Amino acid sequence: MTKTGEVIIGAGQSLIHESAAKHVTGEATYIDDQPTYHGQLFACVGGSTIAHGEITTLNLEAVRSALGVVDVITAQSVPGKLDIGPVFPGDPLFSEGLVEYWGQPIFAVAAISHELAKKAVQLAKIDYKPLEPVLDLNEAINQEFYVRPPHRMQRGNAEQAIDNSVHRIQSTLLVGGQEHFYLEGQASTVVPQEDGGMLVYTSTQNPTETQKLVSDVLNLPMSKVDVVTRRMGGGFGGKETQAAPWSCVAAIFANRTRKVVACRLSRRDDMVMTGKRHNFINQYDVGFDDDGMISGIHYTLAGQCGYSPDLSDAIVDRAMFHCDNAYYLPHATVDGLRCKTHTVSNTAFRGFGGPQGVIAAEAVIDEIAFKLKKDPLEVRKRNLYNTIDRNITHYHQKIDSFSISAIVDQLEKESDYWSRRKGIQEFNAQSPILKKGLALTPVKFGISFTVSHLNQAGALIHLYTDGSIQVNHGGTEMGQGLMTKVAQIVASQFQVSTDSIIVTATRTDKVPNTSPTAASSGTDLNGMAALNAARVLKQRLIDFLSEKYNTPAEHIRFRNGNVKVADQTLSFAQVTNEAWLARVSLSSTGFYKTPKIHYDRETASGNPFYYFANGASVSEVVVDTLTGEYKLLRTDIIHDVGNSINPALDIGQIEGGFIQGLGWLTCEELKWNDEGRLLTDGPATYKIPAISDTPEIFNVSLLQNSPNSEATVFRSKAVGEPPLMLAISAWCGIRDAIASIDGRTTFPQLNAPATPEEILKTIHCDR
Ligand code: MTE
Ligand code: QUE
Ligand code: MOS
Repeated sequence: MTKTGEVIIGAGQSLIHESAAKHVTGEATYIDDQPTYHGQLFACVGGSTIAHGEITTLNLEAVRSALGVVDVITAQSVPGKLDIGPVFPGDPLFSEGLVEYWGQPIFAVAAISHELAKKAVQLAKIDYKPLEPVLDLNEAINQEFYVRPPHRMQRGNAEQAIDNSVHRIQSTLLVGGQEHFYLEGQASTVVPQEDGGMLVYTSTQNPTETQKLVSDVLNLPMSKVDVVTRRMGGGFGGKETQAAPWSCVAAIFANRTRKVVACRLSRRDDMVMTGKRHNFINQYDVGFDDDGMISGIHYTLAGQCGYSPDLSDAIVDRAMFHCDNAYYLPHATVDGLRCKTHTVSNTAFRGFGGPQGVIAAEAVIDEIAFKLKKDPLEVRKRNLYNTIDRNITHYHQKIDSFSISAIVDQLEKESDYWSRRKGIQEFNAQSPILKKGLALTPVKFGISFTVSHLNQAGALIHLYTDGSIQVNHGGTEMGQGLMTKVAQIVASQFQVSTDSIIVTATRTDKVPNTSPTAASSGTDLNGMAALNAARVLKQRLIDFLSEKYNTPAEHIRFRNGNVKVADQTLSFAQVTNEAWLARVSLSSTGFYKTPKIHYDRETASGNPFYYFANGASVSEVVVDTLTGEYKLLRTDIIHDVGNSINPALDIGQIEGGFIQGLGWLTCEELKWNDEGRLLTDGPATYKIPAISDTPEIFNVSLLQNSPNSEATVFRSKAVGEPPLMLAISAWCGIRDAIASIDGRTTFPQLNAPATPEEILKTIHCDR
């Protein structure tokens, strides 16, 4: 409310997610919920049954003659480009003879039903000449087997600083990968159009790239391919590049048969044939003083990329950008390795390599504190960045604004850190089997695509003569609430209710050449593009009203769904109708590009990030040292979202991100057999967190009065990915509990994920 009692509509309100009711009633349509067309076909993809080798015979006779089969395709059936690598080549849609991972697509079948297509795929007879596979990350590191060349970031002289330090630690941390486990799997339906065109409905975070790749494989201009995405049932990075192949498969069949073709992966195929979060081996060599202050550090961060580059160059870069987390590294050398293995190509996953870097930083701090017999919180606070003299990152970006110190101080107080620490020590002293642990960890996450050209967005707004508003933009909805936030942003411009605004499905024919909805920047980019379009239209309305009613522009006010022009009040519908009668254009595009960012990868220096999103969490755990089981007793989080556009959605993102991070670091474990076949290929063998894994006490709050120091939309901050890393406090808490077993004499070499098995291994090694 303003001083005059008028309601201000828009940003800052906890509006319900635009589809919330439809999500829970089942009315929200996902790709596979669309009505089927007459004569529609269903595709299923057949994959390799070895990890590495040459195909010697490919006999698809029985597949072709199977019941219900209409068409079968292989690499030879692709009319245009076979390679659909998103950034670098290396991803053939189908194997041309060389097979590089277990499950790699070799052929596809289109049949009259999904079940018959699946059955037919089983009938393929394929012989291989096997080649030696590299399946293990360590082996790839030792053989220097890479998908892309190594890259280094450097500031100062780390080797010298480490040599001159009082203390030194050299250690290795293994960090596991993660399956996306979106509830809706990969799915595309392609509808052939006139003149050879294709209309692609697909669950993708990246409609423009799907458009580009479908046009490439079919040899069509991009202008003849339209891609439509209303929503995803979760994406989490797994639908950034790896949604496209299934659209390409369906499009090739649609092109050959001129029928509508759907390609929806079964859960098992989805888990086997699509990439995951990169697992990492992080080595560090760190020098520090008696207070635990880091003087120099050398990291080698090795990510397992799988058989092809996909987005791995940028992902390992992001790990390298985040191995400082919130800590100043006076002298640092960071080497990043993009290791090749004969496994599925790993891809974007919430945090995009950042989490694998952040956890390395927290492992370093824990180990320093252990060695000096200090509380890790003390060492953490000592090493934090400040904005005065400890304010330059190892990629030479200056940190101008840093809310972490305030967040950590507030959290330390509000969570009663020190009295709970004392209580835990007392508990552990009298509890031989159950041991408690506590940890407070910060998160600093750089916001922007580190590849500069992706930091742009477009929007398109139509005002109709009844006052209703249609908005379209380049971002996609995957559950995060982007459409709701954009509607709020547009509503705030015109001061109309969000009920009169509809944000329509993302379409490449409405807003072209879009970036993937990724890097948490969906609202920053598309919200600003929509705001810019709305500003243009609002100015047109003001100019028109000013002239028509002979009123200075300053006397025109948009309020409560009305427009006050001097002492008259017109409804918004009246205004748009009058403007139309006067032949004022009521449609506008809007565009936005992030200012200030520039990064030179050659010299590994610049400002890759527009700003940082910050937060911190404290977790208390209890570990059963006989079974390795654990429980999260309490987690407190304070997270900085700047001026929140929608606090309810932001808190939802923080809670969801934390739990997804908790899954990554505790219960989710990927296992392959010695032949490179994924064993954890379904929910029976791959355990994602359940509601019962939520901490018993879970206090989540937003940092108050902290507008973004940069001019983002409403001074908000991105929220999608950063909270995932808040779960690192739970992992550190488990380590803390294990350390207390022998009164902190053996450092727990705990890796991630800290499954009960891993915890027991850690407890029993060297004791
Ligand atoms: N939240 C939900 N519910 N579902 C998702 O798939 N993806 C995450 C995050 N939050 C995701 C989510 C990832 S990986 C990113 S990059 C951001 O949302 C993308 O959306 P935004 O940029 O609009 O925040
Ligand atoms: C964070 C991200 C992405 C990123 C960089 C980030 C991302 C992404 C790309 C990318 C890089 C090069 C390309 C391209 C995409 O970079 O999601 O098409 O040519 O796709 O810091 O999330
Ligand atoms: Mo998110 S991993 O940037 O899609």
